Amino acid sequence: MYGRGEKAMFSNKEIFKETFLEKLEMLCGKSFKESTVRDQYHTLGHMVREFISATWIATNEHNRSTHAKQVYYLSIEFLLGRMLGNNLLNLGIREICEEGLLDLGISLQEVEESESDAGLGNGGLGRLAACFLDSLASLNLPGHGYGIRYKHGLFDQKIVEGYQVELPEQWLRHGNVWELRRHDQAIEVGFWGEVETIHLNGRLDFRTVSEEKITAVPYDIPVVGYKTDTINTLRLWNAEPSPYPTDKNVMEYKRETEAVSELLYPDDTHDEGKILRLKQQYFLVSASLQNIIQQHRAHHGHVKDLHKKVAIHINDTHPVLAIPELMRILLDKEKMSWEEAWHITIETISYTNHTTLSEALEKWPVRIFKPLLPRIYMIVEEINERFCKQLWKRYPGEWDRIKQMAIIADDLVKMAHLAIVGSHSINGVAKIHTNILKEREMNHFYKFYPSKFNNKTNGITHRRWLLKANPQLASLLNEAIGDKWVQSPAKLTELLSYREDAVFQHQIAQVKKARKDILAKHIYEQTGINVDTNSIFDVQVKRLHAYKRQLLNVLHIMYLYNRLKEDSSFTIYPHTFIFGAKASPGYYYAKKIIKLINSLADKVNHDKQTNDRLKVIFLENYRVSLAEDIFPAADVSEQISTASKEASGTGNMKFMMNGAVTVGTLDGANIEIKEEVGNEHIFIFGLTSEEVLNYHHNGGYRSMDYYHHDARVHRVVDQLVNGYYPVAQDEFEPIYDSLTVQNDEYFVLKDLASYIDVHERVNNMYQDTHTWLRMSITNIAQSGHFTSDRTILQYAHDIWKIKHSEMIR
Ligand code: 26V
Repeated sequence: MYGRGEKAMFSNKEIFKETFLEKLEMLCGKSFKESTVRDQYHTLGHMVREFISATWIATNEHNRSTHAKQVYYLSIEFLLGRMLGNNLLNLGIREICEEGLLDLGISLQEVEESESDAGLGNGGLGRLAACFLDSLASLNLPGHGYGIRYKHGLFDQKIVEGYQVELPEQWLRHGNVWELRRHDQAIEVGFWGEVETIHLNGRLDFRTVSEEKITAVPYDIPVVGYKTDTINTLRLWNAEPSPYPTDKNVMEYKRETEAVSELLYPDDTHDEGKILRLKQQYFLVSASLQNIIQQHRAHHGHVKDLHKKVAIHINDTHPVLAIPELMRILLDKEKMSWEEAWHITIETISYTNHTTLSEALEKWPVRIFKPLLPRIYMIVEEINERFCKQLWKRYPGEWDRIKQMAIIADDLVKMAHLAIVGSHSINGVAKIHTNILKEREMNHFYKFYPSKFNNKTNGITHRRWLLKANPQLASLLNEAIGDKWVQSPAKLTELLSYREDAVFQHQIAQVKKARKDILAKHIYEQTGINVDTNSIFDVQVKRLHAYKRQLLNVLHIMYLYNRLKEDSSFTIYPHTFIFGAKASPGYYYAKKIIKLINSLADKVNHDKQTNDRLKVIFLENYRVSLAEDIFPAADVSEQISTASKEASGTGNMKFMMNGAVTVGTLDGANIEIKEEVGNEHIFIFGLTSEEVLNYHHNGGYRSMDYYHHDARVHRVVDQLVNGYYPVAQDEFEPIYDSLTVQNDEYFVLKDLASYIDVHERVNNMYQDTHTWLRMSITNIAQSGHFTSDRTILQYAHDIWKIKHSEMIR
């Protein structure tokens, strides 16, 4: 595969070492003796880049010469994590590196750990985009990412006296070996200005004058497929000043321009910086679309068949301006008619919805949108008018319905409506989520465009989340069923025949123990707390949000602790409850929950009376690289969102693939996990989504009933405010109020009793080692369905209509 001269460096250990030493001196300007781990990382990274460069070029040339249809995945977030280890694994050169470095007295693991996470995302949505890139390349599919090269990724989290403190993240501080700046392909993006109308040859043309231009400079990152010859590209745009005169003071212009790719938005909750966020969105979209069309034109000479050669996918509504931007280019630059441009646009664009929470649906005030993007606004208005006319024809006189469906209403531009009207495919990310979109949230649209709606249940790359994160488990699987599962994860089901095998069960238990030991070491280094690796590791890691109900988990632990303290006949198997979560900086309530978890941890971990049975750990700065140490060590996976609220979840899949058993509500992809493993291999509790949605629509829930009628509930709720915790009197009042006077929007008190019950079952079942290991093995065996390869093949086949490339090298 990699046979050429410069490829020789990873062909054997001796050549590897020689090249490594030579390059290190050249790149770092010091001798090997003086080099730091970071120098060594830098050197190895460079070698890998050199190693793949010819293949990268070949992939691009192949794509050009075959005219194969390409897909472009537009996303405001890509949560990549570390890249070295993954690239070594996918290229099949990890062992050579490990052995060669060991000879030189270097630990490859340490070298890998010196890499900063590329944390250009908030959570599930951004990590999904990263898994998709890995699957596209690994399946030899011509698919590329477009995003923003944020100077600062998601903030670093410190816990100080139990409170979250945010620090600016600095992933580029030591440079980035994986990126290639391509100034020759820079593109201008315009903001503000005025639209002029010109009558030319009987055609009404538009031109924007007095725009403020900024330059989008691409930085390309190679996306290496697993044991394939495909290296796709993730192109991240950097915002830089353009060399044109501007009315503004130069410094001010420079500052404002650079601000566009300065920061990943850590949340969408507060209003400040709204203009900047809209600028980021248009910046991403305009640079990417201009780039795609330029390339297409260069290869085909025209753009009238764009939709046959290009699919553009928008990851949530953040890049939805791709729709009017494509219209703008086709109308104003390519001089097409509206009808032709609209046909091409719809056929090119597809859209994924990732949440039904109304707070998270993007709506832009016209007063912000219109002046910033005047021509784009005109086009959106035209799209809206034409759409409303269609609605009027179909639903004459139904003003209410038309207003509800309009793209612009009440001086707001509704981005999800624009996405639905301007694309040919709208998908949800798990069956239940898609059904809720179709039957409830987007029901009017579903009735109008039934064939546009479809489901694509999320997935995760088993290469990073099993093969790389859990090599101990991967080799055990190889011993048992061979390694075919790596290429075809569905083959993991072959493990089912080992479920009752005592030897295999024992080996699975040993792997889990080894991984718990590794995590325990990390916990000790971070917190100084020794956890019992024979205890049940019960883990909830995800963004902190009220609907994800970390509070339910906390109240249950408080209940257990109360029982242990007061009832000497009450026993439990030792438990270690582990949390990891970042709260949006402006999300006051979520930050209170973090403080509560840490207050509980403080109390419990220092109580000698219960210490041997109960520990609570909050792991700070939850991120991709930390996650790779957490999932393999978990016994129990907490997926306890209020039913109907979690669109899919993907952490649930990572736990399952690593043999953790799910405690979950019937929400998101938990439902499909249950379908895969069967009722007896998952712990389901709580309200169903129908029950939750009925309460929403008909009322009838009174949280105080549960407070008054269940002494366990009463007790723990009171403990939030009665001086039980050594904090200010009103510290947890907002939490108390949310559960009581605010009637517990997320049904925490309602579900607490069934959550306590289900945990009693977990506690008993874990002690029946045979049954537990059978459950664990079943989860691993059935996890193949949740590989993102399956998801991507469904997108490729049903939505994008792209094919595997047959690379010949
Ligand atoms: C954003 C916000 C911001 C405003 C406050 C409320 C709120 C709630 C949720 C969100 C999430 C926005 C989109 C998102 O990240 N969705 C996640 O996408 C994952 C990949 O499809 C999916 O697994 C998660 O269930 C879904 O929450």
